[in-house]
Amino acid sequence: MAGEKNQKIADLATATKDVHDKSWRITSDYGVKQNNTDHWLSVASEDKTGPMLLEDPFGREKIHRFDHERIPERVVHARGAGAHGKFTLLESASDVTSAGILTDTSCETPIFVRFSTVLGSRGSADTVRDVRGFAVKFYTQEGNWDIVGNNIPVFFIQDAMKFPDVIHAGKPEPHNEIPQAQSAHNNFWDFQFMHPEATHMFMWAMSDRTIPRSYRMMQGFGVNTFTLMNDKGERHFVKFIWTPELGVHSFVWDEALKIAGQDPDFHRKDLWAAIEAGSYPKWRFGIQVIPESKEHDFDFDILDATKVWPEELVPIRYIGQLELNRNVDEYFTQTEQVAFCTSHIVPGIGFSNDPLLQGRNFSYQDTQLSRLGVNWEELPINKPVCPVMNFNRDGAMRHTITKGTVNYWPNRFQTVPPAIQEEGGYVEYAEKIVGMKARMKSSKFKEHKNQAELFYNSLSAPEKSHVLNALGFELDHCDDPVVYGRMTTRLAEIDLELAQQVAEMVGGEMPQEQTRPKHNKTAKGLSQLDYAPEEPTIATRMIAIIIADGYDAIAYNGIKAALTAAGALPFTISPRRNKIFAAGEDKSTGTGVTADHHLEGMRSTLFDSVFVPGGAQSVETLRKNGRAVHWIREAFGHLKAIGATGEAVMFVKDACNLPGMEFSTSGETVDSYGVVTTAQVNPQSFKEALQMAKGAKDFV
Ligand code: HDD
Repeated sequence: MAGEKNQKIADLATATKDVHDKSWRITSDYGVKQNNTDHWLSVASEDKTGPMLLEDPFGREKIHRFDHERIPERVVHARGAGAHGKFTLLESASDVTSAGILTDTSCETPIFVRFSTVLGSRGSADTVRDVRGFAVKFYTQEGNWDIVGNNIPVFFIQDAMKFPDVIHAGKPEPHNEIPQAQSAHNNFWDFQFMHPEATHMFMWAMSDRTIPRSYRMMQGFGVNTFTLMNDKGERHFVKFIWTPELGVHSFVWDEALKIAGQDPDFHRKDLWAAIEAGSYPKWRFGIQVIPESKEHDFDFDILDATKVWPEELVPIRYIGQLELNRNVDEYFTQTEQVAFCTSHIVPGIGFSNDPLLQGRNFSYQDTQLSRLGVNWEELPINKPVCPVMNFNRDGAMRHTITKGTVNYWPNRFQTVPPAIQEEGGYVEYAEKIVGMKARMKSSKFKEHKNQAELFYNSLSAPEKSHVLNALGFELDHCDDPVVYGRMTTRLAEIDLELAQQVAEMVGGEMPQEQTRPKHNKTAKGLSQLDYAPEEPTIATRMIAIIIADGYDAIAYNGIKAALTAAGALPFTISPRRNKIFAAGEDKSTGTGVTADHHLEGMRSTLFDSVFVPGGAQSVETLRKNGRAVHWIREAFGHLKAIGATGEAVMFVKDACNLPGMEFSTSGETVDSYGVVTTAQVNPQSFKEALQMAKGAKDFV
């Protein structure tokens, strides 16, 4: 791939074969061209089918290879979607680190990102309520650096030794393997109660963060505390943050539930389609930095992964940008075989004594050994773009052929010595550690509720009500009264009103008092509303324009053009996926429009917004179509912006059927519910409503 700027893509090209190259002929794995791959060699004649011969090397090879196609799915984060892209540093952080990738603003670093859900199997649905993984591999000139993060800044547990417990409790229950990809079951909530340290995280898990509208519209967090070292030998603690340019947006729960059935690949497709369309998703890269001397200045331990560093105390410094701009050529060899390790760091970046991170550093390398084998870092997607040389040898599936007579260091030839620091050798920060050997942590690790309350206090009213409904849903799915009954007592430590509402909904103890004094503080950056883009945008939003024969072509073409100009993706939906003709258009000579989908093929849930142009005959047809009415009603119920012109105004009004809603068939009305109706098409108001409705989610 001559001229390819992305060094990793160029590197991958050397391992890539194109199936569409017409010169290929089918061969066996050992290179012999095959003449017939449809019929197993057998003893047969025209009038008699005889036994198949074990002798057939091609038949056996084909079946053997098929039998072994699968590798173990990831024990967590099994379902995911990945893409290539680049990282650009916009501002040098040389005051705090010597890492080339965080100091050299002239270089663009190739990256691969894999998003995932945590609990479900590889084939589970995308839109389930779950934490999302956000793992980034930077192919830097100094080696691979992985930030293996989530879309929530905190974690359920403080110590890695508890990881098997939290995952066992969340995964399907052991006796019947139910439920798939759900936290709504007894064991998950039993674990949450038994571990007060999980309180902060489960509040996040019950918020809109766990039902993102798109991978492209969620934040990413390294979660753990890492360290940065600069040229002066100074060390800082650091947290890594990704913030999407499109803002942070979520589904409403009913949408997420329905899409899990209607389109289980919704997020995977959404990412794929945006990249194919050239609407490259972008994130700002931020760091929060605390000098080593200030480690103990906070009322929480900064090494505790169940805590955020509130922005008021530790501001985020945005220094870079991540862009995803290329889909994979093959899912298995890239998205499935990519393997991340928190232990992959480069000079200038280090670990902290965060007890969750330290355990993770052991776990990831270990899991790759069983998932991919000892030579997993030779796989094309995992291979660094910088030179790799050492005396690690052999093992299953070794690819590199290393010439020479020695395979150890030091050797009599003085060959392949370690690199000194000036040559880029990684030198650990010399940290003085004094302590007792004991299974314990600092006393600040024992406080678990303050930030759970801080998070809840910081949410907007609609977000709070979503937390209530999520808890109501989840605990309703627990059938053990012990499990759902006592959760309300935990919630009473956070917010009495919430606890009482949950108790009312799901049963269990009705708390009478706030059992932990509230601090009533709030912090910025915890509510999703804090991330509305400075310039509101509807780029990449999917808008369904519903028409039938006799539609108003001016309104249809007008809104379509306006939406396209704003970077949105209009789709035409009609009763049939065949040509639809406008009012006055002659069917024998007119061109008509070909609908992208028919009303039964899709659902309103799969679009961000719905628009119905006028046209007496079209609207009359839609009125009589129960599915069309359902589209409007459902979109309204999911708080989506709905637009209508001309005759469609009354159709929308009747479909939504809400008292007090203002409608206009003459002048323009933008109803407070986000419904825009007008006699003449005015795309601007509709665009504004669209931005509001899904961006702010003001209504419950
Ligand atoms: Fe983990 C995968 C994120 C704690 C052990 N983890 C995995 C992935 C992500 C995270 C995004 C998928 C990577 C990919 O796409 O291939 N994990 C986290 C975060 C954590 C966390 C943000 C808390 C801060 N994880 C954690 C602990 C342990 C693990 C405490 C074990 C002690 N995680 C694993 C694993 C996985 C994994 C078993 C499964 C597949 C893999 O590593 O490559 O080793």
